[in-house]
Amino acid sequence: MKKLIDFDKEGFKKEVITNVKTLYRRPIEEATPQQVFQAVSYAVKDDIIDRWIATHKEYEKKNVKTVYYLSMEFLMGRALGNNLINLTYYDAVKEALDELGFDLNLIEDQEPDAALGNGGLGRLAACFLDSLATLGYPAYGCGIRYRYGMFKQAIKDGYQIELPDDWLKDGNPFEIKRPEYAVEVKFGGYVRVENRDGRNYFIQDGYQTVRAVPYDVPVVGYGNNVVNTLRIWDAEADQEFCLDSFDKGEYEKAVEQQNLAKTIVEVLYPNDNHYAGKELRLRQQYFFISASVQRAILKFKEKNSDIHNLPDKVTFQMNDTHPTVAVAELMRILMDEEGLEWDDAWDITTRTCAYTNHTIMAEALEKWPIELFSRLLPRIYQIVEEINRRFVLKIQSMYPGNQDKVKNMAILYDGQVKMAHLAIAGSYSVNGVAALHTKILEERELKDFYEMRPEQFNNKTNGITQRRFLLHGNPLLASWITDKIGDEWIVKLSNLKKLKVYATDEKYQQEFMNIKYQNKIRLANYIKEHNGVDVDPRSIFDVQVKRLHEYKRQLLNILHVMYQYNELKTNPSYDMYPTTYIFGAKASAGYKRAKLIIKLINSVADVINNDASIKGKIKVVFIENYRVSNAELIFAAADVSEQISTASREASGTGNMKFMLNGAVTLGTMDGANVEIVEEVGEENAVIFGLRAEEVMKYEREGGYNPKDIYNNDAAVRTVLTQLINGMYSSDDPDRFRDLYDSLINEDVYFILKDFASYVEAHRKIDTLYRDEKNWAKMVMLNTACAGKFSSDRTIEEYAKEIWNLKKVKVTLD
Ligand code: OAK
Repeated sequence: MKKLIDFDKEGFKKEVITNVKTLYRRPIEEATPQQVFQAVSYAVKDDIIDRWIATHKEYEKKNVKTVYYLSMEFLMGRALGNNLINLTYYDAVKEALDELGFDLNLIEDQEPDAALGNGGLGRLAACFLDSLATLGYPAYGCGIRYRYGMFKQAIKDGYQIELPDDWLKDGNPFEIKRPEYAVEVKFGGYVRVENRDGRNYFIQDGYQTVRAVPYDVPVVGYGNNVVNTLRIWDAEADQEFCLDSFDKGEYEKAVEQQNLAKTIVEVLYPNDNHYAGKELRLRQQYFFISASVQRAILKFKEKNSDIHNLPDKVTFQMNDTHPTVAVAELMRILMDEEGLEWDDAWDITTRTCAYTNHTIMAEALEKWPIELFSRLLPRIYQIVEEINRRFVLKIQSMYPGNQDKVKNMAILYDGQVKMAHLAIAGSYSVNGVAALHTKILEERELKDFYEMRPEQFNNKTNGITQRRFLLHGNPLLASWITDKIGDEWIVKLSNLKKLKVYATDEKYQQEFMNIKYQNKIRLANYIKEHNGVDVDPRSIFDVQVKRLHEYKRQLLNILHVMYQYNELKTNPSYDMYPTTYIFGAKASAGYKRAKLIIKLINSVADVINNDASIKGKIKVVFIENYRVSNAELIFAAADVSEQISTASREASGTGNMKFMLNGAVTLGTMDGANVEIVEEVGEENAVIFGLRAEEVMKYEREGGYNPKDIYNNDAAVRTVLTQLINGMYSSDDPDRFRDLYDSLINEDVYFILKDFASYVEAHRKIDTLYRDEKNWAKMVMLNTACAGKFSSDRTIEEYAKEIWNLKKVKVTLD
């Protein structure tokens, strides 16, 4: 890796030693690995700080336009390794620590993942921050400093157990508390009108207040001295007010406010693609949005005198509908605090806000009961009412007499506030996250909105950062690539196409496959250590890691494993290449069926892994506590990438891209970004199966299909389904999996049985392809070579040019 930033090794070592001494009153020889991690991190932070200051000086000097990426989730993972990578002296620090007698890998393992997110949406936000800094675009990530992040998953008797993620217990060496930027956020109370100089002012009274205190986390760009900021908000009780209330004897109110502050940021809701409608969640949303928008306006006003220029200097990008109260909060500030009239404020707001949709799953749509919304946010609700009134008038003038349009598009309807409608009405841009997804939004999900304002809609296919998911996660492959084509791919992933010429050369094929083999050994060791299961690195590593959700169809995967096992046991001529099926998935704590699927996977693993008669042909492994840090090991080691969602349901997927980049073959449906992966790599270098999105949607329009037909006509399917209820995998409780059986037989909403035969066929194809070593090597190498499009750098360039209108900034150090 090229060293773009100077590194003073001896100075660094001294600093680490000093840090251990001053932080822990210990000589370095006696320091624990956690203490060394802290000491190293503080030394690295020292280097980051100068660049952080220089970056913001430059931004201020140029009075640049800034994007505020508003997101309830930032799934950052670990910071130390990534910061070292982007400072371009990872290897040098590794050496320095070696000399001090420590292994950087082990030191990195001391750091808890910053798991302030659930899955795809949160990890995308983290990749975007990395790309924004690397490309030199002025940006803030704005979110919540959850006291507890995504729960830790343990598996007990095959069941998922959730444990609290106390990620801050040893302190977070990279964050900086910024009490000087604290702001007040108001909840509840009522609104009164005061007329001053002939103008009505709306004043919220009798409210509860929370102090929002920001913590800043540096986001280091790759080798360019740029350091952007992830600003996460903590909540504190307003001390002054509380003391005052105690004095006045308003003891209860003071205690209430203390509790409110504490609970607001307590925990991340662990729902992926699912809306739970909890009051506390709406509080969280308004809390971080009000704080972020207030701060952004204050910052804008430091350099700009006319608030009308806000859209030239600021974009609020809303990561799904969760931050949508930003539309109304900005209106509130512009009218109630800046004194603008409605039309002026609306014009500014709708040129400042933009919205990204991340799902079409109906159960993910946020619809707040008006009763709750108006009670918690009385002034905001008034504003939403007025936005809705005007929006409905607009609909009626465009479609006179068409009540259906009003019903489908209104923001307030049926006693609910529809956040997606508010987001669209208040934004100048609405984007989907893969070509197919955007098409479905335009043609079906948001059809009415698209017809009303087609120019508002656009696609931005997701991406991932190669710095974390190749350079850091797969050092062997990274250095092999650099050896072949130089290291510019680190900031220009399209360069990978230069690898194509190596894909047909036997010598390079061997090198590439040897690296894959090393990575498989690394994962096998991890599995041995964490699961106690021996897996053979020469077997096919067939991997499905992602959140557990019915639409992602982990159930289809495990049913196929059961089928294969049956074949092995009953069909003497059945021949299969030894395969290790690797799963990793967290289920939302309240999602019963998802948790039952985890139990099923573990039960199948128990039976199959302990059946000596199949001679280890199949192994099933469920990796506990799947998260960003172990994901890096997993992607690097995969041969086959399972991307098997029901077509039309997965908006994009980003795991699919990480596997591809690391040289795995996609076994998938034509869904989300899989479609574009196949477009890039060629159909012959992926294995595609199942219904197409069009077909799924046609069935759905026509009321579904009849899974019993398949049950009746396909003996293999019948056998597998029967094994769900005959105790084969649940001898202590044969009815344990009946819910899964019933769901498949009666409705099969996700077309699992419908796609089953085609999936079996796809696996046969993988088996055949894998045996042809040369062709397989060529396929996986082409997957890596064609992954260039899926860098989040490409995605961010598109956002910056087509939505945000940002300019790049160069930062130099004095
Ligand atoms: C989570 C909560 C609510 C709504 C959507 C999500 C979410 O994570 N969606 C996922 O976003 C990813 C990033 O765009 C996509 O790649 C996934 O397909 C999508 O499920």
